[in-house]
Amino acid sequence: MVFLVMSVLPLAALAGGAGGHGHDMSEGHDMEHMEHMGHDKHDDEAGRKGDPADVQRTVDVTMSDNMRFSPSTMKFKKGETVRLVVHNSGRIRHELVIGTMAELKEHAAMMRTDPTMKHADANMLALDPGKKGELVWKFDRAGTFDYACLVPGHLEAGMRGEIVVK
Ligand SMILES: [Cu+2]
Repeated sequence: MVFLVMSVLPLAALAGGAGGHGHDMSEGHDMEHMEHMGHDKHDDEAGRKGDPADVQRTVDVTMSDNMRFSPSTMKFKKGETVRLVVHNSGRIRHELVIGTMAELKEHAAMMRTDPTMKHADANMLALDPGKKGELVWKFDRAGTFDYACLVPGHLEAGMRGEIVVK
């Protein structure tokens, strides 16, 4: 009985999927999808500003003049609130900005256009040489995200890392 149910369900799903390729139906689906994506653009896809009272994990991150973050990969659980204690061990200014690579590249392009632009947001931390700072972030969506230094030229030189949220 169980086997029967298990084997029938995927077939039903397949049949539904094939039906969905009809012209009208797939168009409707695409429209819905695009509206959804458009709406999401206004949120931070990688999560949101975290409440320091909810911090479940603290991670030390070092930024150095060799254009690298240490660590360069982080793994979190979906819903986890994390405190990143960031230290700029270099002699020049660095930043840690969390986002999707598309968001980060867009932001980096803006920074190149106007290098004097002062930017500050919950998803980023800019530190002068030798300084330490903290960023509290809630990873409320599963996915693979990125962090990068958006001081002009740094991301391009490889100053980036990857965050996996499961
Ligand atoms: Cu940098």
